[in-house]
Amino acid sequence: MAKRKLNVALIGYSFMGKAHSNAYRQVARYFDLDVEPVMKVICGRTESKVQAMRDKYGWEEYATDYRDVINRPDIDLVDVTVANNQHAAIATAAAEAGKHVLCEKPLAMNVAEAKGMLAAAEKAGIVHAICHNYRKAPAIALAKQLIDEGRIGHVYHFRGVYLQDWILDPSFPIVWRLDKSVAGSGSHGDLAAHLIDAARYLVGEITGVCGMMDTFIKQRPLLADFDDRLGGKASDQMGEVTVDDSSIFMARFAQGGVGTFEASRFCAGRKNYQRFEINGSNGSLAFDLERMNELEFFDRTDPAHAQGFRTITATDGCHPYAGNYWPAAHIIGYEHTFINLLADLLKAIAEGKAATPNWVDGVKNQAVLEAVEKSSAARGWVTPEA
Ligand code: SOE
Repeated sequence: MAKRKLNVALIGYSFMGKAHSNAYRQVARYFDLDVEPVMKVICGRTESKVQAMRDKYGWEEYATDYRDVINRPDIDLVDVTVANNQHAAIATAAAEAGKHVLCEKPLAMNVAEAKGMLAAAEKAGIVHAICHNYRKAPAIALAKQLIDEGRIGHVYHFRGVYLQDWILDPSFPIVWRLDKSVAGSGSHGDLAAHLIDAARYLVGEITGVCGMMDTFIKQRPLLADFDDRLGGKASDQMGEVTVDDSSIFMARFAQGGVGTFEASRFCAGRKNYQRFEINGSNGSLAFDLERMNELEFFDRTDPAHAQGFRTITATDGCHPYAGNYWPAAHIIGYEHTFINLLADLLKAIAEGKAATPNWVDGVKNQAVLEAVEKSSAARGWVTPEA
């Protein structure tokens, strides 16, 4: 039987545009889905670039104005991968036009904006999703399964770090991720947002935070030309860095238990080091994104003489998502997290169900981000207001 086609419009063509394009191209090759995504139109403001990306990524058409795209009757799903300050306007307009919407993280610039997006999506009755792709790494989804099965018991600690080093060089220019008016925050919204999502997914809601944010290099060259690998060419003029370089906070969870979070792009040698450990009454789990196929598991109920951390290679058919790919231990990579997320989203759309994670998660995540910023300014504990 012919599958129902789902026409997709992608807004944005840089780093995330590339990751999402690859996922649309690949998803039906690995997952058996009831709907088939059609890469209809890619949209970006610079015609020469978006045209080149249409050809490179394999979209049917290109456009330079998102308004033309989201109002097209043939478009079913709008995917927003542009910079953070444009999420709310584009995603809200797409929802109001009755399109299902996938939006990159963080959902918005602040809680008020995020709530407005969610209200529009709920009013329109569309399927909304946020791209917290790491939830879809088999090892992290397996951690969730083990926690739900009670294998580590009651959780006492979540300890997460997300460390990178790509802005250590003071001559690195002010790309949009270093501009508060475009990004909303620095390492905080860029990296801590992922840790917050992991903590909410695996442990539960965060009820209080106490944070400390700092900017180490306050002036940098302005940007002359952006590339699609986070960086760009520096100009000879200097400008102010308006975002945090480091964000650290403590947290309390609704279910009891405490968390510590650290995000920075100033950690020499750490390239994409998202690592977290969860300690419970019966055991511990640990994940390291740079070894993303593996999950460390310590089980206190093992006989004492056989206890020790074991490494589960989460690539077997019995592990989440893994059965859609290769035989056991034939590992997958970063791009597969986007494919897995898309498979789940397409399934939700086909079944008319809510996607996970969605904009409710986006609002709650944003509330934690905002509470940490307030806490850092006030130097005290703050309750996230979602
Ligand atoms: C850059 O810091 C970046 O690409 C983030 O923007 C992503 O959200 C993260 O997944 C990897 O690092």
